[in-house]
Amino acid sequence: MRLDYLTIFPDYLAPLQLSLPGKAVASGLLDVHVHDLRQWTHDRHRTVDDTPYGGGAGMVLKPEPFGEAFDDLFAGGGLEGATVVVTTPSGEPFTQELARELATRERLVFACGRYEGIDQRVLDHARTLIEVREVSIGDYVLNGGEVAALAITEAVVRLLPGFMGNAASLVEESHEGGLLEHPVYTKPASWRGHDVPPVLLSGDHGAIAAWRHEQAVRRTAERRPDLAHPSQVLDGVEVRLAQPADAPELFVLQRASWVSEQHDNPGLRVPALHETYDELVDWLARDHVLVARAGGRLVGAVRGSLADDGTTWHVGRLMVAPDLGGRGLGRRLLEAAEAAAPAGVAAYELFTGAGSARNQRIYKKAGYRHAGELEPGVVRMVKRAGRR
Ligand code: JFH
Repeated sequence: MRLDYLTIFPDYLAPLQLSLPGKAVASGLLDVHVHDLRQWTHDRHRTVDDTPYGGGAGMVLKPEPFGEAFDDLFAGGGLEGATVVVTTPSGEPFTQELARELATRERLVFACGRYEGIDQRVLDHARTLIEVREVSIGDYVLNGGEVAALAITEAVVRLLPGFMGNAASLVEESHEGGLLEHPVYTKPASWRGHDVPPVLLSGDHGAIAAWRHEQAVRRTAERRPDLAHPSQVLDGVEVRLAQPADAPELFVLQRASWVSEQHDNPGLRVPALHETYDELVDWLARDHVLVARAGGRLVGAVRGSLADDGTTWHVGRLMVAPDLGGRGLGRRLLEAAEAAAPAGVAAYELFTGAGSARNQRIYKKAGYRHAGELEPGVVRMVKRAGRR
């Protein structure tokens, strides 16, 4: 890959000759050219800037030096596989995805601005000849485009085939999608009173993977709420009595939660999926309904009601947000629903689809036993009360 840099501060790009890209240069993988923009000026003062049309503070890089620079750089042709990268605070966000895209190009030409930026016509003109990307490395303001160009260069170059035998980039693809990295530790196991989390010394690979995943989710929810909702971290779950104002969210959660039940029981009429909003509001007022919230979001619910015999506590509508399944939330809600049974209750009962193997396993673990079918395809499960 050939890399060109147009800058009025070529010294700023000196790291390119030494650091990681430096090694790639030495190996012939990269062909790096840093150009002083002033070589394309013709006046005594080698002027590169002028005052902005329309007024305002600061100076703007004038178009002519860039224009002549492009003329020279592209004189030999080869515009096809080339991209001009203009670093600017108003560019599209630089991401790993864009890094991967740029890594496929044969040539990148970085136009580094200073002052208030580059005359827009430089980019408009370049676009008539070649691909131009205006790119921002983040929502903060640097003094010029050089540091941004270095950051982009480093992210792109490490993806090139043959760079430091880059197995690292392949490993990266298999990482937890959309989550930040878990923390990492090395020896010694105890350092200045801080211990490596014991699970990492356990040799239990399943437990280690689970711990790392949990840490990644926790970090992401805390630091990047745009990537993971705070509800993904379940240690702040509140279970409390439902309020009338919970009804709209509960209705949506119910529709989302029973889709898998329908899938596991094809042909069965799943009542929770056919219930109207008004019916839900009715039982919300009448029955003992508990809702679970995490990070402000409704993530689960359960409904308890006394059966006609007066001694059986019916547990129904046990639901957990589909993205939070398998994390013990259903078990917690089930226990809370049982605990809410009035005195004198002799047994708990619940109904579930005959095809819902996972649910039945959970209920069995919680002490429920099969007690026949309510109707074809719907099993009844019961548990003796008063063992708590
Ligand atoms: C650059 C600079 C523009 C104008 C409100 C916010 C910005 C200072 C060239 C990239 C990222 C840069 C970056 C890239 C190139 C240049 C300084 C430009 C303004 C108005 C002020 C000149 C900055 N991601 N951050 N910074 N500057 N203001």
